[in-house]
Amino acid sequence: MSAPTAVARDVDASAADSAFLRDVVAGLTARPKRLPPKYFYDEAGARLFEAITALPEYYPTRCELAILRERAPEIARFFPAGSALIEFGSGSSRKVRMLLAAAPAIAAYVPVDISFEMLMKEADGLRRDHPGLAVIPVAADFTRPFSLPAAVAGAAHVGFFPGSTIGNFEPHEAASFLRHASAMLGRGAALIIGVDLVKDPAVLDAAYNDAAGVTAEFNLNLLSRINRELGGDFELANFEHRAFYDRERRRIEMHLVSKKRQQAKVAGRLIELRAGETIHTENSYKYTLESFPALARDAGWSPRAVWTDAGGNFSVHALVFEGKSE
Ligand code: AVI
Repeated sequence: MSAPTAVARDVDASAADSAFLRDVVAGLTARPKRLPPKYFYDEAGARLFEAITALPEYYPTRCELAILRERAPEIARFFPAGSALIEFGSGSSRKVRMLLAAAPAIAAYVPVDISFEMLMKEADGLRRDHPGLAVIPVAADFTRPFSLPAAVAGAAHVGFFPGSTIGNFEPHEAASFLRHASAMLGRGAALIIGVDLVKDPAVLDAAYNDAAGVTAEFNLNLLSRINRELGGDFELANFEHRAFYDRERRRIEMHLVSKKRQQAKVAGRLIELRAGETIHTENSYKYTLESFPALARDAGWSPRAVWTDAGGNFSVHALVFEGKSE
C-alpha cells in the first residue's frame, strides 16, 4: 500500500472554537462549576501533559510502556495480517511504535487526534521509519463518532486506546465510547486499551499532586487557554490546584479552587466565584481487573486477555467485538 499524504479533517476549526465557547460558558454558569477535561490539550497543555508523563510520581505512562515493551509479541497476536490499526487520541507515537515493531503484518496505521500539527509531525516520522506502512491520519475529536478513511474500509480493524484516557470519561460515557468504537471498527475487530487500576490512595494522591507542580500548571492552563482563545480575564494567581482520591467513586477529582470572592469575564459573560468555590476540571476513574471487563462486556465487547506491570499498577486489555455492528 502506498502512503497517502492527505489528512482527513473531521474537525472544522470554527465549529471547534464555538463548541469550546459553548462548553465553557455552560460549565462556568452551572452549579457546581465544571469544565470538560478534553480542553486541557491545546499546544501548551499537550506539552505540560508530556512533562507529567515523565514525573517520578506519575506511574501510569511508565507502567504502560513496560507492559507494551514486554508483551508486544502477545498483543500482536490480535493483529491479523493486512490489518489497519486505529489509534484514538494518538498524540506522540511512542506507544504505537512498540506495537508496530512487534507486528510487521499491520498494513495501515490511522492515528486520530484533535491536534493537526501533532498528527503531521508524528506521521512524517512514522513514514520514515516504516516505509511499507500506510499512515493515514485523521484530525477528529475521537470522543464523538467520526468516519474511518475509505482506504482501510476492506481491512480488519484493530483499535488502540492507551494511556487510560477512558478513565477521564464518566462510566456511562466510557460505555458509549466502547459502543461507538465497536460500531466503527466492526464485527471481529479487536481493541487494545490501557486502564489505570485502583491502588493505595497515597500513590494516587502523589501522582496528581507532584512536588514540581507540573500537574497544577496543567490544570491552571485551562484558564490560560480560556483567556487566550475566548478573551477571558481570569487572574491565575487567584486560583489553586486541588486533586484528591474519592475512594467510593474510585476516582481522582481535579479542581481549580477560587482563593477569594472574585469575578471574571469570558466572551462578555460575567462569571462570579465565591471564596473556596471550585471549578471541577477532571475525573480520572480507576478500575479493577473485574470492573473494567464488566464495563466492556456490558458495552458488547468480549474481554480476551489482560496484562499488568509487575507492581499491578496498570492494565492493558485485549477486547474482541463478536456481535453485530450497530
Ligand atoms: C490523560 N489522562 C489519562 C490523564 C490522567 O491521569 O487522568 C490526565 C492527567 N490529569 C492529571 N494528570 C494527568
